[in-house]
Amino acid sequence: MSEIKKTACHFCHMNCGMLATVENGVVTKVAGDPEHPFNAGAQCPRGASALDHLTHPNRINYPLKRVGERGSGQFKRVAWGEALDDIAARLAALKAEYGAETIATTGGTNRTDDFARRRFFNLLGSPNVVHTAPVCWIPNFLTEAASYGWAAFDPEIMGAKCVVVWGHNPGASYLPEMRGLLQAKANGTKIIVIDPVYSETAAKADLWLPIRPGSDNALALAWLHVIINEGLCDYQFIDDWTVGFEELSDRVEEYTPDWAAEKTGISPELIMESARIYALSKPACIQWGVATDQLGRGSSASAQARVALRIICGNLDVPGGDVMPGPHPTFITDWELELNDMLPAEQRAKQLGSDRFKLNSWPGYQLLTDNMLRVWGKSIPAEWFCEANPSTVFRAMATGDPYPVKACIVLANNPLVSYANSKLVYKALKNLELLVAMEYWMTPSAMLADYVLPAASWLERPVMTTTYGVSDWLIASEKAIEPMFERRTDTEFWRELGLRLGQAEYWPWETDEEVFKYRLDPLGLELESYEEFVQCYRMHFAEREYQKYQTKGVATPSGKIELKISIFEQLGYDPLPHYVEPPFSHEARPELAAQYPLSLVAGGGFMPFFHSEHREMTRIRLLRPYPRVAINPALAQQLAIKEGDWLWIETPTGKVKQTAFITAAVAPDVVQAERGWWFPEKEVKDPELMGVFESNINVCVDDDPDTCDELCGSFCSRGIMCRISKVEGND
Ligand SMILES: Nc1nc2c(c(=O)[nH]1)N[C@H]1C(S)=C(S)[C@@H](COP(=O)(O)OP(=O)(O)OC[C@H]3O[C@@H](n4cnc5c(=O)[nH]c(N)nc54)[C@H](O)[C@@H]3O)O[C@H]1N2
Ligand SMILES: Nc1nc2c(c(=O)[nH]1)N[C@H]1C(S)=C(S)[C@@H](COP(=O)(O)OP(=O)(O)OC[C@H]3O[C@@H](n4cnc5c(=O)[nH]c(N)nc54)[C@H](O)[C@@H]3O)O[C@H]1N2
Ligand code: SF4
Ligand SMILES: [Mo]
Repeated sequence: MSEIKKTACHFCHMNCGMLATVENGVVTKVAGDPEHPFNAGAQCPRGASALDHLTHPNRINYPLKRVGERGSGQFKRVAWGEALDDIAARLAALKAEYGAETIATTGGTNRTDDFARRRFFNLLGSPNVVHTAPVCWIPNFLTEAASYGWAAFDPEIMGAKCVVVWGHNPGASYLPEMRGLLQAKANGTKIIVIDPVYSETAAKADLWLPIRPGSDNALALAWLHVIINEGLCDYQFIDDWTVGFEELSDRVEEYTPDWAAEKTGISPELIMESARIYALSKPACIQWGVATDQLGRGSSASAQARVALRIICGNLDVPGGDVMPGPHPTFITDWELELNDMLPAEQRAKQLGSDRFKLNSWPGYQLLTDNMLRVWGKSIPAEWFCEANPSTVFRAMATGDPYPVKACIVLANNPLVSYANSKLVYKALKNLELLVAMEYWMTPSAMLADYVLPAASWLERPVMTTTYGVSDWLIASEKAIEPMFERRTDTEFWRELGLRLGQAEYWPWETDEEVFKYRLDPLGLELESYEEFVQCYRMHFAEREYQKYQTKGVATPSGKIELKISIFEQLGYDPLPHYVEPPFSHEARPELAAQYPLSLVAGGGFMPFFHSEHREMTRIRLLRPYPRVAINPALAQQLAIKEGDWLWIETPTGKVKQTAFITAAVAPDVVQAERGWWFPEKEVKDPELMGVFESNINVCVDDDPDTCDELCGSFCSRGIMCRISKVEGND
């Protein structure tokens, strides 16, 4: 018997629609769904390798328990029940001895049903939920939320006269979005790309601003200066809806184009010209990427300046501008499922890093939530938006300071590769009494675990996506087949663990489909089943409303759009945009400048990989067998480097090697290294851990809390002083 299942690819956040052909319980074909609005039938190389991923011989298929030394790679197969019973008993014992806060969890890119993680942790009583959130989306999102009550993360490119693509490269990171950008360009929309690299997206721009890595804050401040001094603002909107314009005007007076030219390497003329294009194109939108979240100390400050640009030019929540969706009014959102009220105040107060990085943790989250509830009736989820700080948590694991963190559940994350300061993360994970990893593969991080549990992937589970729980739409897909072998879904894992730890009354749903149906019921579609929704509707979009500040009000303490952000003031931060020197620039560390003359971009998405994933899949790996570091031809010539030579990349924090990719896409004093590298084919034991310290650029990235974003704790991976040299002999 053959049937077609409506699934969605979950290998990146685009969730392209896929049609899976299932014959006698076996998936025989996966093709792009021509009717799906996101991908219109297309598949990228990752999506096209879905079957390889499903059936790959390296996949974890059964629960594994460590039998040798931690990291020895020796595991034995055990039954799910035995694994869960033992994990639950050990968590209960640790909680009794040290308090629930001794149990942490780390997550990555949020492509799983993370309300379940937060629900479990709230009921357990631990606030120590960690994600890569501070370097992915959060400084921008939360700064916007503090200024106007939600984030305007839905730029309406199609109606815009100008799109500013800021530290973002959809040409490699969001392919369907890139298609939209190209369509807009064909319709006459002006595209400005701000990127130190001549990226796939920069190549299509009308104007490319080759900014010095890490200096975005200076450019945004100078744009504000030009726009305000030249009177290019939307004064009616400013008068009617905002507070703080005068203070803002005074503040940006000092940030002249000449000043910014020194910092950014972009000429004053080009700074002025680009600011005018943005301000005079109405409507316009700013599409930011995570490069701007990865500036370290000044990440939120740079977001503050961009937020002000969008406001004073009147682009907020207007057609063709930066649309602020707000929560979906009817379906049950992630926030509603998290049970944040169950986490007692004294446990919230113990959230690691929340005394210092207050915007992305309980102090800021509470303020934002109070305001959002007033206006929207719902808040943003705690998951991703209210987090323990990674650098603080890894230090607590490694040293016991300020209190011991003894257990960690790593789910959908590869911490040894994804967080800065990989050697510290290694020390932290090695020091744990209990480490559990729920994974597709035996990653370097999973190798250090006591239990490695087999996760079901998107062909084996239903998925409902709501963009980190903050979009006003959802897309749903069904599983093509039952999970193969003994793989289980992540939600099932949290539920089963919860049942063993006295949480039974809070986990009434036995399957993922049941939870999803419960979430959809308020839509009033009279559904018989979740599958019916997928077959008949598949997605749901709230009706689009613009300028919601007029009808709903603004979810800020003043009820106005705040150019001077009062929530920042309440938390003890500067409420106005201001300049913060990037922590590892030559200006910040002049004593090291001569030794490390270059500037490193430690990341940037690239095809065909997704972060640290897919290295074991031959079809994908053949497209990029080794890590590459981009260097300018002049630098290559100066150091006698040939294409493909192995090079050391060295920062004051560490050194790794990647192969030379000689290209004029980077300036002579800039190098761009790939992120996410480890080698599944290498030695499966400690301390080699499949080469995780050889080419993984996060060995070279520092996470010293003093260098992290003051509000959100983001580490700095852009504009790090570095040097390169040829690897000699067998080094
Ligand atoms: N230097 C530097 N560091 C960075 C970045 C950078 O640009 N430069 N980027 C940052 C960003 S934006 C992010 S989001 C993070 C990414 O950090 P991670 O999310 O850790 O990155 P991945 O490599 O995708 O790791 C996810 C792991 O979870 C597994 N997995 C994937 N999906 C699922 C699932 O649904 N369930 C389960 N149980 N497991 C799953 C995969 O096999 C993989 O091993 O890295 C950050 N780190
Ligand atoms: N192929 C692929 N796609 C992905 C991912 C992946 O790993 N691989 N990861 C997914 C995830 S979790 C995320 S968060 C997104 C991230 O995707 P994006 O938001 O596009 O962010 P990045 O890919 O980190 O970098 C975007 C651009 O920023 C530039 N850049 C680097 N440093 C600076 C700087 O200092 N200033 C400015 N202005 N620009 C700079 C880089 O050269 C790059 O072209 O991609 C998602 N999509
Ligand atoms: S862009 Fe590629 S990896 Fe991302 S969802 Fe679409 S097919 Fe999957
Ligand atoms: Mo990300």
